[in-house]
Order: sequence, then structure tokens, then C-alpha cells
Amino acid sequence: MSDSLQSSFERIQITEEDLKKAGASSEVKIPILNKSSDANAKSLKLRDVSPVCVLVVGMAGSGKTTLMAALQRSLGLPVDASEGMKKDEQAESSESKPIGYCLNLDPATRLLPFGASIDIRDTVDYKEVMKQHHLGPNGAIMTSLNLFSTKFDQVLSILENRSYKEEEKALDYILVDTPGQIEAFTWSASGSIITSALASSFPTVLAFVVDTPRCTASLNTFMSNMLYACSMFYRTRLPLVVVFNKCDVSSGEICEEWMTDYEKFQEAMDDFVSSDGSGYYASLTRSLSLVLDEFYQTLHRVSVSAATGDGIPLFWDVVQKAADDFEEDYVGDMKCRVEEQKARQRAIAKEGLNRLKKDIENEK
Ligand SMILES: Nc1nc2c(ncn2[C@@H]2O[C@H](COP(=O)(O)OP(=O)(O)OP(=O)(O)O)[C@@H](O)[C@H]2O)c(=O)[nH]1
Ligand SMILES: [Mg+2]
Repeated sequence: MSDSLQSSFERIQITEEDLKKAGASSEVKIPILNKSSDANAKSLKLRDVSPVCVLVVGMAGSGKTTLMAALQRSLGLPVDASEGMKKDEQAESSESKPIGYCLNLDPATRLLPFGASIDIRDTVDYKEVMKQHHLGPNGAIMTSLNLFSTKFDQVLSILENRSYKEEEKALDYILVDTPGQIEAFTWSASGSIITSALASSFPTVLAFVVDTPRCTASLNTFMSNMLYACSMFYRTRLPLVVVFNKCDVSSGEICEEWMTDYEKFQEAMDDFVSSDGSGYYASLTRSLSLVLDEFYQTLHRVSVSAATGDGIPLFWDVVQKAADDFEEDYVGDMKCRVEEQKARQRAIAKEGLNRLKKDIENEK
């Protein structure tokens, strides 16, 4: 390059310090990581500084919506939801009880037995979606969820606003009811978006509701439920609480025993095969039980009756433990991944800097 041309350029000196600064400004900002650091700085747990989000999932008819109502009854209402109440009702609803905020994500439900502060039906008309897009019921649920997920950033900011008052947490739990067609939520893009959005802002726990009478009546149904729970657990990597519901009809103890005692499950399997005679499926169930044994150890479990309210206090205890797992495993894993990403970015930047230095050297 000629001297006159070279002097017309002002050489920009990029130092390693500049690159570090640039790296810091492009840092990923994940609210849950900030909350976790704040909590650690105060020697508190994440659930002490942030509401815990409980995603209620499960097979159709397992009792998710009834459970939501039972859970809401055991909690106090947030300030906005109790505004219309009389003074004594307000006092009764929030007296020393944890405060809960409920969301309904089932567009097809007709009557809700609980009060939802955010309801997908206010945003999307499921019947209209069916008509306009010529869809069947399941396709319409998926499409409604897809439409709703495009606005989920607004839902998150409402939740963030409601969750804190003067830097203190104003909510203890955020409860989310999901559609009856479990795959519409768990295997759809919108379900993943909503789940990971919630988990990036709040400690999030899956409550997998199981219809206990149906499980005790058929080991194959029990196994199908466990497989579903397993797939959800590995897909979302969120802590999972298996909620054996309807224990007013059939005790959840039997199912809990099958999960902890492999021999007991095999005995029940022998009885089931001799009475039911469904050979191929039974032998598949037997083989799967071996594989799932390890998975069972990572699960939390509790028996409740959403109809009578039995076991609900225990449910909250288990959710707290699962929230601690979220902090340890999910947030821990997220921190590692962010560190890895930063290290990768630094390596790329360093390589770029070296290449730039070499080019400058060659030009001289
Ligand atoms: N006996 C008994 N029945 C229950 C219990 N919980 C729910 N049910 C009944 O089970 C049926 C289904 O309950 P829902 O709460 O609608 O179940 P869901 O999982 O929300 O159903 P979808 O949203 O349609 O999948 C209803 O008839 C409830 O009354 C319970 O603890 N005990
Ligand atoms: Mg429901």
C-alpha cells in the first residue's frame, strides 16, 4: 500500500480489553440467573425471593382443573383478584396464607371452577379458530396455543409486575392449568416456548396429575402415565411431581409402592397378567419397569384428592422441595451453559483478534 494512501487511513487499535468490554455488553440476560445471584448474595433460596410457578399437566380427565381449584382454595388471592370482595372475605382469603395467581391455558374449557387472572379464552376464541382455519378440535387447541404464545412476552411482563412489590415478592405461587389434550401442550412448539419462558423467569415445577383409580385398575395405564411423565421430565428438564389424584376413590399408596419397590410391582404384574391376559403389552410393561426404576428416583410424588382437598398441604411441601431441585439442577445447568457460551464467544473473539493482528502484520 502506498504511504499516501496508508496515511489517509486512521488505524484502529483493537485491544483485548476492548474485546472483553464488547463481550460483556453482549452478555445473555436471563432473569432467573439474576434472581438466583440476588438470592445467593442474601444467603436465601430462590423460592424465598421469587414466586414458584407450578405447571399442572396430565392426561385428559386426570383432574388438572379440579386440582387447580383445590390449590386456589388453599391459597390467598392476589390484591387485584380480591378487590371486589367484602373486607372480611378479603381478610379471610389472604390471612397468613401464601398468595397464588392462576392462569388458564386451556382454550376449549367451558366452565372454570377456579378464578383465572389470565385466561387464554380472553385472547383467543377457540370455536372461531376452528371455523376460520377449518380445523378439528385438537388442531384448534394447538393453533389457539400457538396464537397465544406469540403474546406470551406480555403475559410474562404482567406476571413480573404482579410478582413483586417494592422489591419484595408479592406472590408465592403462579399456577398454570394446561389443555386436556396433553400432547397439544407438551409436544407443541408453543408449549415449549411457554414452558421455557416461564422457567427463565421463575422457579418452575411440573405437577403431573395421574388418575389413580385408573392406574390401580390397569398396570398398563400406570406404565403409560409413567412413560409420559418420563418423556416430559427429559424434554423440559424441569423437576416433576407425580400427583396421584382421586385418592378419595383409590389410595395412591399402591402406585407409590410400585415406584419404590420393584418386587412389589412384579408381583402386581403377575396378578394382572393372570387376570387380564394382555400378553404382549404386559411383557412390554415388565421390561419398561426395569428401565424406569432409575427415573423414579428422580421424581417427587404425593397423593391428593382434588375433590376433598386431602393431601393439599403435603402437595405444597413437595412443590417447595421440587423448587429447590430447580435451583440446584436447572439453574445450575443453565449457569454452566452460559459459561460455556461465554467461553466459546471469547475463543471466537480471540481467534478474530489474532487473525486481525496477522493481517496487519502482513500489510506492513
Ligand atoms: N372422585 C374424584 N373425582 C375427581 C377428582 N378430581 C377430579 N375428579 C373428577 O374427574 C373429572 C375430570 O376432572 P377435570 O378437573 O375436568 O380433569 P382435567 O384433567 O382438567 O380434564 P381435561 O382438562 O378435560 O383434560 C371430573 O368429573 C371431576 O369431578 C378427585 O380428586 N376425586
Ligand atoms: Mg381441565
